[in-house]
Amino acid sequence: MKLERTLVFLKPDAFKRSIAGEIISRFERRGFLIAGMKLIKISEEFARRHYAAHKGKDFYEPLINYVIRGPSLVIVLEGKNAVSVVREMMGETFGSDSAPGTIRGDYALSNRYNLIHGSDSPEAAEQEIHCFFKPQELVSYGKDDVEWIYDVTDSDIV
Ligand code: IDP
Ligand code: MG
Repeated sequence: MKLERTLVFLKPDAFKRSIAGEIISRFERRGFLIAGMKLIKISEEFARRHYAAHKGKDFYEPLINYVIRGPSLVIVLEGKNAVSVVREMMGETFGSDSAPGTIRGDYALSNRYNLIHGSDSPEAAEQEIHCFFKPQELVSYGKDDVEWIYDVTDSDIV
């Protein structure tokens, strides 16, 4: 079984506001499988590398301070079109621009404190998963685990 994987981390505001569980529930209810999960404090070194594309922008330093301010919950989600579906479930970058029904649209207003990171391409997902998890730390699932989420009676997962 080969479903797409993506990496999300719930940023410190999700944890400090005690809505981490609610956010995880949304992904579970959608049908995503959790292939890996760990609570960590993101290091400054990792944060600077992860957000290197924003280096030099006025929000770069405050962004680094934000993501290292408290614990983050790092999760590997597995499912059909995981990268794009999760990005859609997250909403827009700015909470106040995000549609109701999305995570940011239901729980965030800030441009910065927007609760969640999600990989923005399958290539980024692979690289980010590798940063946080060793292969043996990820759980593999079979067709039995998703037989009421997808139609697996054929050779394809539909
Ligand atoms: P994304 O998280 O929606 O992919 P990115 O453009 O990758 O958004 O930006 C990374 C993070 O930097 C955002 O999630 C947000 O926390 C912060 N950020 C982005 N743009 C701004 C801004 O204009 N002001 C303040 N913070 C920002
Ligand atoms: Mg991004």
